[in-house]
Amino acid sequence: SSIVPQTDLESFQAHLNQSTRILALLGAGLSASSGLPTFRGVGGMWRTHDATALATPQAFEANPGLVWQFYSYRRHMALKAKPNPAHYALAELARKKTDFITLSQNVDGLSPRAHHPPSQLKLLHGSLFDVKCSDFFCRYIARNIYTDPIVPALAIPTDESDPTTTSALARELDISDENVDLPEVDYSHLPQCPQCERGILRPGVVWFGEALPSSVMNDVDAYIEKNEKIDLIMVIGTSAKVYPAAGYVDTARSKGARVAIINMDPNDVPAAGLHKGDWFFQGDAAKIVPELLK
Ligand code: BJW
Repeated sequence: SSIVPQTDLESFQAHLNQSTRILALLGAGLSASSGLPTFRGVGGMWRTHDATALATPQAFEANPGLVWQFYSYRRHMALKAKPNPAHYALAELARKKTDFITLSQNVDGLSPRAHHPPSQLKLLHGSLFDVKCSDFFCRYIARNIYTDPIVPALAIPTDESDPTTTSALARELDISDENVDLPEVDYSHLPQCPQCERGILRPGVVWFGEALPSSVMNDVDAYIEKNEKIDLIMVIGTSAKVYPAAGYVDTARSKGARVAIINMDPNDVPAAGLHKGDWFFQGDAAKIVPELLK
């Protein structure tokens, strides 16, 4: 049986069938049921730190070891997680509709791992699996680095005193919990830039106050300019509060797009609110998206 109201499902699918120029804006809620925490609300704390406060150049400047431990933990968790049915359903839609592009704010690598066609996947906020030099004058960047841990000093500490298990995985400590001791990481043990041999590397993600990758922005701009009309934008698992990403909802709307929101929280609608002809599907994206795209 259906988990979304039948009339909404039918009207959405009728519109989707007629649509060719489609956008999806993805947020952390898409990966929630894969076990990865979101930023705002429950799970948005890492130890005593607000996750969005660690995602800043200032935090990295002040304490690169701590920020790297946060990202090292997230890389590790993302590698352990699996894409869920929504990631696969979106990848499948991209193969059927070649004028569909996905604008993902997620850095977890789950859409690529669900084989989302790369040319139709725009990673607005970078990737946990890219690294770049933190030195302003060095342009070094490396992509698809899946080494975990990225350097030995960033390995997730394990509980060596636990006699109940011999598996290293099971002995891993949950360092997102503030009650678990976190060893300090010496600056000299952080990943070093192999190019300039001066700076340390940093995660290849977009922090607050930083520009989104220009190649990604250019692709998205080109798509928007090319299409006089956009048929549909699906806004999936995002609080839609971070710009410029959230602005694509209005951009699409200004080109005639109908808006379909898929979110657990009925209050998380984009700034402009719900318009006539929009859909709001409340619940877990991992369940709803596959049903909508069936
Ligand atoms: C479920 C669910 C389930 C749960 N199923 N749903 C205009 C106005 C005001 C401010 C600005 C503006 N323009 C720019 C700014 C400043 C700033 C900004 O937007 N601030 C706002 C917060 C006010 N923007 C920037 O700084 C951006 N840069 C920029 O503008 O640069 C300008 C510039 C130009 C030229 C030169 C220099 C500068 C950059 C923004 C970068 C954001 N980075 C982060 C971190 C990425 C790395 C990392 O992952 O650590 O991106 S912050 C964080 O927020 C992350 C996310 O991608 C992003 C969005 O969060 P998301 O995905 O929506 O997650 P949540 O937690 O907010 O929401 C989850 C949702 O899922 C909720 O709605 C739940 O209900 C739902 N949910 N479970 C379905 N199972």
